[in-house]
Amino acid sequence: MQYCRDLCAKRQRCSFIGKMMYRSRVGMMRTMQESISKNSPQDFVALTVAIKAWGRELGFQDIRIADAAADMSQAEAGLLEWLNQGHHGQMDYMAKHGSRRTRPAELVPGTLRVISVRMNNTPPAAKDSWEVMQDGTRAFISRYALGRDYHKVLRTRLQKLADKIAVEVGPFNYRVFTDSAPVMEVEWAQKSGLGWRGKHTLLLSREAGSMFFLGEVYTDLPLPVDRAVGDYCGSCSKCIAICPTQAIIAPYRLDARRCISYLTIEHKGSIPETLRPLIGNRVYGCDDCQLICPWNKFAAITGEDDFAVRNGLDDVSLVELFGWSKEQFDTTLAGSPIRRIGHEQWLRNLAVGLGNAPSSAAVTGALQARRDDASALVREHVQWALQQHGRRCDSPGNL
Ligand code: B12
Ligand code: SF4
Repeated sequence: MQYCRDLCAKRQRCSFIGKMMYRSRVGMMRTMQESISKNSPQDFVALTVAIKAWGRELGFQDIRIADAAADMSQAEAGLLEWLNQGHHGQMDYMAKHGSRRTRPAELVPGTLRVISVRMNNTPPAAKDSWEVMQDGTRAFISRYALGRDYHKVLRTRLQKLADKIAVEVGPFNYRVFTDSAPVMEVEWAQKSGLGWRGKHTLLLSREAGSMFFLGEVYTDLPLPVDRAVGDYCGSCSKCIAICPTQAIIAPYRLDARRCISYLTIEHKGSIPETLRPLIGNRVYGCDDCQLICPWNKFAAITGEDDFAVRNGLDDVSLVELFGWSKEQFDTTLAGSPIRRIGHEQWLRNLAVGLGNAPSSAAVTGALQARRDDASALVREHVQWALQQHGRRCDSPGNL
């Protein structure tokens, strides 16, 4: 309470000049007396219009606002159930932070609103995903990861948005997030009306499908809130049916331990053998449940140069990537999200891909060359991969 009073007093003092600039920019005609009466609902309506316009200028395709005190009891129950079932696997960070994940004011005291944004991530001129996945000699890398790491891109833009707001209203209490904080991003985006939750658990928008990143600004500004939109999935369940590992165990319920995105990015150590053949050539992330979704015919190509394909990663052979030294991995993938998994996990994933590739001298040669790799994890996956080729050569169909 004291905090809120201090904040209000501070705003009254600091933001008058900024407020005047803001008024002239949004073209509002007010008397001096009116402009001193701060924090009126009209002020916040105009500020919201301005925030949305700045957000678009900064490269976000949509910006919406939710009430931070909205009912999150269902989300809390869903999260707890998910954790109790162990569906988070090794992602211990999902179990930390308790109710701070669902209650913004417990994470950032004084938070009244959640501003959610989305930014398209489909890179221009990338090789068709299905074509890459159908060619077992190529490596499929999730389309969002072909360019620069999005965390930095989104956080920088969100900070710029917050800076713009501060110029107009004076210092205000806020924090920006994307992905890595205890924030239920899809849930907030859904509440704000950015879209609805698909059965694959991701946010879908009628204008953009699901191929975008989400980010948020938690703020103490009492901005007017937007309305949630309806659910447009209907009876479609293509995302559930196509999942190669059947990780979507029921609509809106994902067992991350089976999800290829989890297995190739978040999971440390050995990949369960039963799942390896189902992973195919997906070596970093997975897009199947999104690619099959009819709403993704509306997915727009990103305008961000940062997300453009780097180093030909959209269409590259497994053998070539498997030949990279640690130095090559570190240098070539500087700035890429892939670098975060490290060379050892990268080789582990590629070994699985090579185990699933059509048998050839190039494939078995590449695997043989890493048979004595310094990493026990890599050696174990190479061994498995070589066995797959041994098995395939022995099978009657190959005689
Ligand atoms: C952990 C995580 C993962 C995990 C788990 C995913 C998951 N669905 O939980 C893994 C590693 C598998 C993953 C994969 C991917 N992720 Co991810 N991930 C996250 C993260 C960090 C947290 C998500 C979360 O809170 N999960 C916890 C579970 C409980 O939440 P939930 O599945 O949404 O469950 C809700 C309901 O489904 C329901 N529920 C769940 N279980 C149950 C059980 C019962 C009984 C009931 C009643 C209800 C219920 O209640 C829950 C709460 O509302 C968010 C960023 C963030 N901070 O929010 C990004 C995020 C969701 N991921 C994102 C992306 C892009 C992906 C991938 C597409 C990446 C890729 N191409 O490989 C895949 C997609 C896989 C998929 N189908 O979800 C984007 C999604 C953007 C969008 N359009 O929605 C986010 C928002 C990151 C970002 N900032 O852009 N991710
Ligand atoms: S990302 Fe792939 S493995 Fe994970 S739920 Fe979607 S289709 Fe299944």
